[in-house]
Amino acid sequence: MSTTANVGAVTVRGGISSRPNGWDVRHVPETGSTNTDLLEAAERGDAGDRTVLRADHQTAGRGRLDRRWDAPPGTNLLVTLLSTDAGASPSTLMQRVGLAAVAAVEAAVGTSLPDRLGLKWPNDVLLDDAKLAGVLAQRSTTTGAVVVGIGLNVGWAPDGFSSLSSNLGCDVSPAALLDLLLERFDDERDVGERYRERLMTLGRTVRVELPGNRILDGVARDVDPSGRIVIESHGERHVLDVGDVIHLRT
Ligand code: BT5
Repeated sequence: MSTTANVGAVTVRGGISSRPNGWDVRHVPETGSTNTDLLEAAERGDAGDRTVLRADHQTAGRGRLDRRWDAPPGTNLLVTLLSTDAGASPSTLMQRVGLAAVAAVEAAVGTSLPDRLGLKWPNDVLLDDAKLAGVLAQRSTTTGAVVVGIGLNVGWAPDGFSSLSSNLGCDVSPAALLDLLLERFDDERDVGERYRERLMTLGRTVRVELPGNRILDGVARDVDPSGRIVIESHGERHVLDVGDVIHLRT
């Protein structure tokens, strides 16, 4: 069925397919940012719980702290999931998306890759020690709805980063990878436990770049139930909810 979907600033003519597990997946060829569009659509009442927006290209893809997320048209998975569940925490949703991405990649490749593929706190997906995917959550100040966007390098990565095609020789399409990711998002096993299992940061010597140009060097000891990381540095424990982590070689 062909439908007209009004998504953010763009109106597209295209298919809206409902999937068995209740996702309403929408697709646009190009937009500024799928996070911005889906947040706005939710605020207008044009998108409900478990709406998903995927774009082939973003002209203003967003990273955290107003950084940019880049990908040439048609190369990578660029997608945002909407949750209007009042009880859902952004931190848990981000963990679920990161874990679902890891599981989707393993399904696409056909093997588990525990030593090569995992998560870096808070929510980067790493492949061969370089970023494969980044996750960005935003909450609507008016409705409380949460969007979680993920950019995953399928066929292209900037210099120094990983992609499925170059690191694994995997030629899955972004749309097929999204299907795998959505199938795995609803894994009901304990999220915190699964997150810690795949968190490559735990036990590592790290440098954390904190707001205000502060730096903390130490060992990542734990992640608390709120998703905050516990760093031990010079005998003191620091519990952090924001920061950029660099895994240092030991
Ligand atoms: C993130 O930010 O990692 C979150 C990225 C979220 C992107 C998705 S795409 C769909 C949805 N819609 C959006 O508008 N955003 C989300 P951060 O940790 O701040 O990382 C950003 C940094 O990663 C940039 O400053 C670059 O250094 C680097 N970067 C940019 N593009 C990249 C890519 N394709 N692969 C790896 N690193 C990249």
